[in-house]
Amino acid sequence: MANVKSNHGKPVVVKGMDDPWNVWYSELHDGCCGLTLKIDRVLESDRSEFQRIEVLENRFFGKILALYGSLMVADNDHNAYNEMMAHVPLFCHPDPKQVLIIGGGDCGTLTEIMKHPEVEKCTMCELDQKVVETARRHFPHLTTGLDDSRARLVFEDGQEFIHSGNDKYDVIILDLSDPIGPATNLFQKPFHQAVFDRLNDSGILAAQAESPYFDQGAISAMYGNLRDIFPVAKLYTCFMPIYPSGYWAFMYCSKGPDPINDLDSARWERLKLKTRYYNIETHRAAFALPQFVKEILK
Ligand code: SPD
Repeated sequence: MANVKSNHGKPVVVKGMDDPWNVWYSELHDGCCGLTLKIDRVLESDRSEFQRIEVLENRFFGKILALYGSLMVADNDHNAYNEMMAHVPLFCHPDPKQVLIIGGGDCGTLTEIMKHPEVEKCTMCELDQKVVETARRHFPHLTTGLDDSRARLVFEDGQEFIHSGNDKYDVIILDLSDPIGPATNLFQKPFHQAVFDRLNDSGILAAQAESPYFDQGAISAMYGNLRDIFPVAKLYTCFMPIYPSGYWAFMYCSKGPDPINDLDSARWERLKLKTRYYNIETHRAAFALPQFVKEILK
């Protein structure tokens, strides 16, 4: 039986294993190392207009969604990323009513945002409808937010959406795939400036910012751009085992609210949200950066 590997959309078939179901999936990082998983079942292997979409099953992680050969979410590894994307900006905003997600096709971030009763409307603008449909079929616990009457779904290019509309938001979340292919422009300064313009006065942006080990150039460039645009620009991190290096970065940017001084811990105590990673201590700790990460920001 073949041993199937993949590297950012380029599958490599390695022959010759005795076990009749000895199928392994490797996501290579920087072409020299990676994460390898034994695949118990391939539940979907499809292609949309934009990318390859796979749903794989591994004994430890459960079902895993991979796009263009890159692991996105797993049954047992999604909380840290989704909760830190959603709750960090929402608990720092004084009154988060209007929220916009660009990307976020697996709907995990949307589902976290819908836990906040203050939110009146959350619009999610995702390019690839097929990703949302796949997530609906395989990850019901991630997609419950879709059933909330406050959720609105738009299938459109995020850049066009941001540049074409006028509505303003309290919080904008860039829950993007990696800065390759269709998502590249969404990591650039003109897009970040347009996002700034779509935020209300106390508006907050949270954006996924790649791995502090493997993507230092990307983080440094993104931080530099955002610091030029926003009065407050900070990096925060979380532990995310299925992502390259298992350590992941986010940008927190705002027109005013500070991620530590304006954190509304009383609201967190009152709401008693059910989370697996986020709490007031992980929120604060996420902004304490190791020395090598501080160096990236110099
Ligand atoms: N290499 C994986 C990076 C994925 C970052 N975004 C994931 C989006 C999931 N909603």
